[in-house]
Amino acid sequence: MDVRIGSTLLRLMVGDITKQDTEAIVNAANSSLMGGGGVDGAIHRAGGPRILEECKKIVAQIGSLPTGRAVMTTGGNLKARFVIHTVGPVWSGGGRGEDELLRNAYYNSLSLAGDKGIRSISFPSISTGAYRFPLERAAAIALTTVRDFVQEHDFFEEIRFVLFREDDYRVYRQAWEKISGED
Ligand code: AR6
Repeated sequence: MDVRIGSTLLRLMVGDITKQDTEAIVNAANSSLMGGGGVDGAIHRAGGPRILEECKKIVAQIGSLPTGRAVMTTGGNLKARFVIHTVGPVWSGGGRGEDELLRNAYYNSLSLAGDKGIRSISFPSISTGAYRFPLERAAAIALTTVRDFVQEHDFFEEIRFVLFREDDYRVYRQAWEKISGED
């Protein structure tokens, strides 16, 4: 599904984020930045060892990455030139600031990409796998954050949500319809 928000194309699709040709892709990492399972594992496998080398340098400089923050490395062997690593919150019932932390993960990824002059970026569904954030709630936060960001900054040509499963895509699509219907 493609929609236009000002000069930015917002695309929701089913696919594998490691195959995307946007300038940057976003990794749903953990604070250690040392790789893991899920989309994190897939990105490190497809991108090769240079990504981990750069992650190690970042950790040596700033320590572990706090939840909601974002840093950038090369894309290594990926089509994307850059990987933006962010850390979404672990869901623990909703009373520990999870919504705001998830919003921060999207917002800070977009903001960092913008600072680096990146014009196209792909996101996975951050926190909705191993971190168990409820999907519908996460989709609404992800899409509202992106929509609000794009309404304030017009430098992105394209922002993609690359959903790994058809069911996740359907939930994101419905969330978008609900959000855009409220305008
Ligand atoms: N392309 C797009 N989406 C994918 C791909 C892929 N290749 N592979 C999985 N997904 P998760 P989290 C989807 O668990 O919940 C890691 O071990 C997946 O179906 O990857 O933020 C990290 O190191 C799900 O919808 O990330 C952390 O420790 C979404 O990506 C922890 O998991 C996110 O699931 C982070 O957990």
